[in-house]
Formats: sequence, C-alpha cells, structure tokens
Amino acid sequence: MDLDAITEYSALHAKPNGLVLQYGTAGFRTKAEHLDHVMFRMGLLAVLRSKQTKSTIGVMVTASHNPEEDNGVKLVDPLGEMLAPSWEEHATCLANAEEQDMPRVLMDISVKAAVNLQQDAFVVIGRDTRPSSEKLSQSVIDGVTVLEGQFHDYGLVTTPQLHYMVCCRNTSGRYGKATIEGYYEKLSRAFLELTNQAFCSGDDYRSLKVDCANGIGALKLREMEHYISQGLSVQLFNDGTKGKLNHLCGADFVKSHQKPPEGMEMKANERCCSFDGDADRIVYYYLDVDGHFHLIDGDKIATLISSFLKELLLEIGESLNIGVVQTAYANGSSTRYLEEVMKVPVYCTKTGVKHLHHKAQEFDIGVYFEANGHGTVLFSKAAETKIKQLAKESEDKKKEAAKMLENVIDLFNQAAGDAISDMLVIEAILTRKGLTVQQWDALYTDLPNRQLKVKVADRQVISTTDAERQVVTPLGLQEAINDLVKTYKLSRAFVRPSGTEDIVRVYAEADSQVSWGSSTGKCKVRVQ
Ligand code: NG1
Ligand code: ZN
Repeated sequence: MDLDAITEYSALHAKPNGLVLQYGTAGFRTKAEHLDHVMFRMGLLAVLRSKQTKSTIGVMVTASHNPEEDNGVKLVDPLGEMLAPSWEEHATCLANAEEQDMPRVLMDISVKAAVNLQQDAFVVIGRDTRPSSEKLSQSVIDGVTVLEGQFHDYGLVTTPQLHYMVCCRNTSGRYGKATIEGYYEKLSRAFLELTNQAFCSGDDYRSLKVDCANGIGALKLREMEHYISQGLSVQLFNDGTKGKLNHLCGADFVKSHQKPPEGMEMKANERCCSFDGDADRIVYYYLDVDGHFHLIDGDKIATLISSFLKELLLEIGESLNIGVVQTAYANGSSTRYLEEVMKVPVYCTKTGVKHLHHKAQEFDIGVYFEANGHGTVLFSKAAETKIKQLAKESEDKKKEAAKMLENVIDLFNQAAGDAISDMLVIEAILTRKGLTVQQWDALYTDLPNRQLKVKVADRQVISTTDAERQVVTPLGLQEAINDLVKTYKLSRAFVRPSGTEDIVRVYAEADSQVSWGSSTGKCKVRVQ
C-alpha cells in the first residue's frame, strides 16, 4: 500500500469538517455535495474487500427513491448480496476518519480483516441517472486506482443489474454473461419461454404502462423493449425526458401516498406499475370504473408469486419447502392470507433487504418482499438441481411444470430485488393464469393502513426488538402504543428509527379507517 499516494489523493477528496455518516440499511445516503470523500473511500474499501474475498466487488452510486439532490453508495459482495455486517463497520470507520488518520485506518482494517495486500483486486462500478452520479462514480474510480485495483465501469445501470454483474463475474459465468446484453438475453429468453404457450385472450395481457420514476429504469426498459416485444409491450411514462427523478412519481411515491404518479395516463382497469429511481422496487395499481385507486404492493406480489410456485411444486410432486419472508410493514391481511388460506409459512425480519435475503436462504424456495415492492425469490442449489433433473427426465405435466420452474429460476434476479425481472415474472404469471389485475387484487383486501415520518431530535433513542415490532427504549413508549392499539379491531402499530433518513417511521393498521376516540367514546375521526 502506497501510504503517501493515499494521503495525497485523499486530500483531493477531503472530508468536510465535522461530517459524520453511517453505513445504513442501503449504504451511505445524504446530499450529493457531501459525498465526494465517501465515494473515494468506498473505492479504497472495495479494493480491500476484493483482496480479502479474492472476488470481484461491486460499487453502486445511487440514492434509489430519495430526491434527485441526494446521492449514495453501497458495496456489493461476491455473490451479488449486500456487504457483510462486519464490513459495514469498516465502511463507517473509513468514511468518518479524519484526513491525517486515513493511512492508519486503512491499515487497521487490513489487519483486522486479514487482508492479503499482495492479492489482486477487481471492482465493478455502476451509477444511476442523477446529475451528481457521474462525477461521484469517478471519485470511486480514483479510490480504486490509488490502491492499484483493476476496475470495470458499467456506467448507467440499474442497481439490480450491477448486483447481477457481480454475481456473474464470481461464478465463472454460470449465473449468466456479465454484460448488459447477457442480462437482457437471459431474462427475455426465460420470459418468452414462460409466456410462449400461454393462452391469451387479447391485447390486455400483452400491454403494460410503466412509470419509470424519471430514472434509470426508463433507459434500461427502452434497451430491453425489443428483446421482450413478442410477449409484452411496455408503454413508458416519466421516462426522464421531462420530469425530475422520483418527483411525484415512482414506486415509493405511489406506495406511500397510495395514489397514482403524476404524468401517467390511466384508464379504468388498465394494468400499471411504477419502478423506483434505481429500478429495484416495483408496485402495481389500477383505477376501477369508479375512478378509485387500487394499489398492489410487495405483499400482493409475494402472494401471487408464491401461489404460482406452490401450484408448480404440486405438479412436480417433490417435497421442496417454500417460505415467505416479510417485514413488520407487511399488511396483516397478506400475512393471514398466506398462512391461513395458502398454508405457506411466513417469517418476519427486520427492515432492509439484507435481513429478508438472509432468511430466505434457509428454504428450498424463499420468497421475500418488502411491502414497498423490493424483493425476489431465492432457489437453493439443491432445489435448482432437482428441478433441472426433473425437466430433463420426467414426462408430460410434470416435465412441463419442471420446465416452467426452470424458466422462473432464470427470470428472477436472485442477486437482488429487481423491478424489471419482477415485472416480467408477474406478467408471465398473469398471462399463464389468465388473471386480470382486478382478479389478482381480489385475492385479499388490505387492511387500511398509514405510514408516517416523524422528525425527532435523536431518533437513536428508540430501540426495538422482535423484528422491530416492539419498542425497548424509551421506557413507556410500547405501553402507550399498546393502550391505543387495543381499542381497535385487527389493529397493529409500531415505531422504529429509519435506517436511511433522519426520521422515525410510524406504522398503523386496523380493520377500518373510522376510529373511535378511546378516551371519550364519542369522537369519531376519519384518518386521512
Ligand atoms: P428505512 O429508511 O430504514 O425504513 C427504507 C425502506 C426499506 C428499504 C430501505 C432501503 C420502508 C418502510 N423502509 O428503509 O424497506 O427499502 O429504505 O432502500 O419502506
Ligand atoms: Zn431502490
């Protein structure tokens, strides 16, 4: 390690005085103008992680659904998964080190993590469409090169595309080709095979309106359009040519405001969906004939997918286990439907896909989705081998089901939740089952719910347990929540500090939006 060069280059990416940042649920996120030093330092860290794992490591520059002025960065580990927790700590240490301490902190990390500094390093970099992203990704590259790491810059890609590239590169191409064309070819082949023999009763199944949040999803769907056009025609809105990234549009806006995005022309009963700013989340929705808005969120996506998978598993007659992983934000109706009607085991983890992903790895088939539309399905190696064998060796219906499962395995981006891949899975399932968006929506009725953000002086005073469903500190808060909740039917509420914003999130749901004031018994409030 050339410590002099590090000191010299680090000074060109100097840390603003007094700025302290933490590697949170999705890496570092804040206003773009505060992130130059973090980018440079994450370039350095990616080299160390690459040396330690003897694998390609990814660095993605994005702030997902956050405003255009923000930016962020996260590292992607060898199999396309989120950075290991012990390295999140190293990332926080390095990002907050004072200029003069940089060489020492880097050496400390290398010693603690037993990094062989002689080992080669390779880093792949991607970025979203934010105006600040190009320059910031250049700072990542500066960090990589000063530690003499090799790199490949994929430029503009969705977050899940970068995860896919990392996974491909570390599995000798077994997962797919580590190029953008390789990604389109793999997904489109599986999609077209899945939809090929499906019965379609008209154009309705073949066309879909997509709100791209004025982000990278628009660019990438445009590139992909002709690969999938035999099976699906997509009409893009908020494609970045006019509006601002994530402004009044995108999956996060639609989910949290429970209304359509601006800039989208919706007719009654038309199937529509929204991506978020880096295209790793998706939600569906439609307007009914009375103009009422219906949201189909990550919970209903997980339900549709698990019921399809369960049917296929029945056909192949193998006892492969399937589990669904949710967070506390999952609507109570979805959990009840999955457990009681579909008889699928459901597990709850802390917020943040890394927790869900980890839990989902315990099953032959692990379906995980956050209510906000971030999720995917993981297949164990054993399940994949079994399915491939059945697709070759069995006959008739069993063979057909196994082949379908084979294509489903290819169509899911198992490295990360992926709006494009999830969209194609959903479209294939709806087509195959001949389901309209209304029939899908009618699987169960969501409990009315609200999610609010509350600004407090120090959100860290709130600590939680039981997958964030119970408050531990401050004392008395949980009792106060319990007192309120027990006066309503099918009710649930919890609070937790956000891992990505300086706020506390409050969630509540109950059987009805009409609430009776518990203290007087008289006041009737409609929650807006
Ligand atoms: P925080 O800010 O920790 O609630 C949010 C989302 C997560 C996840 C991360 C990363 C909710 C309630 N929280 O986390 O699900 O997507 O951002 O983007 O939607
Ligand atoms: Zn995102």
